[in-house]
This record gives sequence, structure tokens and C-alpha cells, in this order.
Amino acid sequence: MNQNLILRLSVGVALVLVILACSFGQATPQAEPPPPPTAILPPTPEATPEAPPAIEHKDVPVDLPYERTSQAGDQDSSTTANQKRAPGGDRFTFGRYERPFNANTMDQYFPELDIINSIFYQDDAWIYATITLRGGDKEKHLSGQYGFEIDSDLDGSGEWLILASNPASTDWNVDGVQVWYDANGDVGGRITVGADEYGNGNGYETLLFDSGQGDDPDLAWARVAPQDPTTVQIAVKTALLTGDPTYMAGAWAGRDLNPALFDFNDHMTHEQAGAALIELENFYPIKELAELDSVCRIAVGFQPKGDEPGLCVTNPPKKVACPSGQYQCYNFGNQQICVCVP
Ligand SMILES: [Ca+2]
Ligand SMILES: [Ca+2]
Ligand SMILES: [Ca+2]
Ligand SMILES: [Ca+2]
Repeated sequence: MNQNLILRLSVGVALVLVILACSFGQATPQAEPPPPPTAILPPTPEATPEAPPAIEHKDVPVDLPYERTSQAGDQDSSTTANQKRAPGGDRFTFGRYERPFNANTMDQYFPELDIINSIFYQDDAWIYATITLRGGDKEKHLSGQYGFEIDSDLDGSGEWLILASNPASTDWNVDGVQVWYDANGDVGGRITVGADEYGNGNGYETLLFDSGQGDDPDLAWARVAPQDPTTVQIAVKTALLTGDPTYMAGAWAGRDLNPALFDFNDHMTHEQAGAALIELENFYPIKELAELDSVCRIAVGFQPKGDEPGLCVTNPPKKVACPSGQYQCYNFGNQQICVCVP
């Protein structure tokens, strides 16, 4: 009996203590005001580096000017892709490439890397390049890198390289857009445009603009042309040229347009690079230099004399003796060199 009574009393006391403890436990937080909401959810340490301050853009391109400045077409490799070769326009020696194929076998053709046309436009604020590809990739995307070089002193070697990677939006944006500069002037090596063994410099080594990062967050933009999913449009401020409105410009497309390897034909031998023309039997097929296309340069803001190195040859000589009757001419140094094509 006594033991039962003691046990019941103990349980009763314990219950009272638990109830009192709960009461005190509930009373404690009510005694202080709840912390403000900002303190309840402090930013996680991981969130900080992923959320840099938003870039404020002031200068955004709108529409391209109505009148184009200059235009240069380019070979359409889809016409010969089933023969695992380019139809023309691939001359490593003269710094021209038509290689929208995979290396070594050339049994994969990439329409998203095959430029068929390039047009440049200019207004007071912007230089615009429009680069039209043969098509999109299997998902209908422009999944390569696209860009253009600017040669402002017309000597055949570029000073700036503007690149846009994997453009996806039809709205102007800076994502994946870069502007590179050759500060030490070694792009082109000793023989501008042409291949030489001595130009193993550092190419475009200075990154002026990277997806909105840089002194001017609005320096360069890109978009997929709203009316044409196979054309990429790139805009860069004319202020880049520091007042000189004359230049030559040439378009590029590639899987990996490494700025440090400009000019490509100064950073490897012809044997290493290979060739996309089957008739160049000592070099065919393409090897280390693959998945790449370039266009000859066009004059913007001036009437070219015609012998500017790297310039598109618009008035080739009327008669060049070739078995097929077909030939292509290149501006190389101060002279024009024409080669037969089959
Ligand atoms: Ca092409
Ligand atoms: Ca130059
Ligand atoms: Ca060179
Ligand atoms: Ca350099």
C-alpha cells in the first residue's frame, strides 16, 4: 500500500514538474520579441559568390542599319560533305580555312560551323557582323563559337577579336561574348596572313570584355537573328577603334577559336594542320586544325586598293590557265596568288 502510494505520488509530482517545465518553456520565447525576418533566414555562405551584383546596361544595340557596309560570301561545304572534302577556300598557307568537319576522317560535317555569308554594318555607335551558317546543329542550335577579327591598320594582322559562344537568344545579350586585344602586336607573326615558322607568339592575349565584365559592361553583344535562326549577329562599339573608322574585318566560326593561337598557321605546321582539299594529297585530310571556318576580309570605311593582305579578291584576273578552268585567288603580301581548283 505504502509503496503504491509513494509511486502514485511520484508520478503525480513528475507530471506537475513536466507541466511546469512546459509552461516555463512556452513562456520563455514569449518574453522576448521575435527576431526580424531578415535574421531568421541569413544568406547561406554558398549563395554569395553565385549572386554577383547585377550588371547595369545602358547601351544596348537595337536594330541593324538598313544599308550594309560590306559583304563576303563563303564556300558551302554541304555540297561536297558526302565526299569528305571542302569544295574550295581552304589554304593553310594563305590563312584561309574551310573545315567544318571533324578531324582525320572528315566523315562528320557540321552545318553550324559552315559560314556561307558574312555582312558587316556600321552606325555611329556600333559595328555589326552578321554571320550566316549553313544550318543549325542536330538540335537546330548554333552551338559553336562565332566572331570576327578587326585589322585597323590594314596590314593583314588583326588587332581585335570579338567572339560569341553558343548564342541562343534572339534578344541582344552579353553572355558568352568576349573582346580580345593583341597588345604586343604578335598576331600574324613575321609573314602577315601567310604561314610562318617564327610567329609563335601569344596571339590575342588581353581580354578586354567577358560577358559584361570589363571597363565597359556594354562593349559587345550578340544574338541569334530574330528573322533567321541560322544567322548570328554580333555588335561591338565603334569606340573600340579609338576614332579611326577604316578597317578590314573577317568572320570566323569554330568549335574552339582559341585566341592564343591566332594566327593558326603560325602555331602549327601544314602537316599538323592537314588540309580539307582532297587534291592537296600531301596534307589531306584535316588533322589538328579542324571544325573551323573563316572568311576573307572585307574593307569597311574605305575604298581598298585591292592588294591589302587578307582582303577578299573581288577582281581576279580573267584568265588563269587551269585544267578545270576554275581557280581561286588570294591576297598574299602585296601580291595576288591564284591557284587552280579541280
Ligand atoms: Ca564555309
Ligand atoms: Ca593590323
Ligand atoms: Ca603569319
Ligand atoms: Ca599577342
